[in-house]
Amino acid sequence: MIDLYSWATPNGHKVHIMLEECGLPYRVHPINIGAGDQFTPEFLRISPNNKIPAIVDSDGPDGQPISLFESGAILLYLASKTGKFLPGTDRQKFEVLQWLMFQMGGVGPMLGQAHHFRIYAPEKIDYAVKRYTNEAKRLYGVMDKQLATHRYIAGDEYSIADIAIFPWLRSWQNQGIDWVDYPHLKTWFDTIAKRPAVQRGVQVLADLRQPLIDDKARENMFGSTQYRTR
Ligand SMILES: N[C@@H](CCC(=O)N[C@@H](CS)C(=O)NCC(=O)O)C(=O)O
Repeated sequence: MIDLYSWATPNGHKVHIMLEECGLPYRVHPINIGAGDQFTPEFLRISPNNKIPAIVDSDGPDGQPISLFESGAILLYLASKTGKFLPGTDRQKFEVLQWLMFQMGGVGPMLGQAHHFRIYAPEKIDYAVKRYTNEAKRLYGVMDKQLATHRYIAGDEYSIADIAIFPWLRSWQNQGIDWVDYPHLKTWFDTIAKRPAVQRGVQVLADLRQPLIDDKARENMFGSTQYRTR
């Protein structure tokens, strides 16, 4: 059985979708990151970087339990466990890995900063808003160009790279994006959004999520609580 520690955010959604796509049984443990659940000693033992998502699989590679944090590592683990959504041949596998890394190193961090400076920052810093909105547009452009000639982001097959990217693009409005500029990416987005497992995945914990607007949530996410030594 897989224990999932998560919250209804883009990084959480990647793993929710993958678990649903693979049809793996799992038990959900909500980690309310606005309320500060990510700082409990129990959660930090599983996820030392105080971030969701994390999993504990009682049936790890050697039959022993394994605990994992970082959504990209979890997607790779689940792909390896099930043999799904990561091609077997080296050429295709590395195509997928390069787009997975593009998501983990670019799309996630940059769009996360776009959300931060466009929505959550207590002061509007024009330079930062422009910088991350432009970066969001640039990344959407890269994906649109790739999808002009490929069905999925890494080629002909749906893969963990698509699963990693999709949840971040659901918040396109918060990133200053107009879909008109990215027609190929929009077609891909609509195709992925229709998948039944994706629809189930984005519903996981959705009823518990609240906007990060109160002072306690802001303090937990962006204030001194983040920087306390633990
Ligand atoms: N690189 C990490 C990023 C995870 C991440 O940023 N998680 C956010 C929610 S989307 C979180 O848990 N934030 C809580 C915090 O920073 O205290 C991954 O992909 O798993």
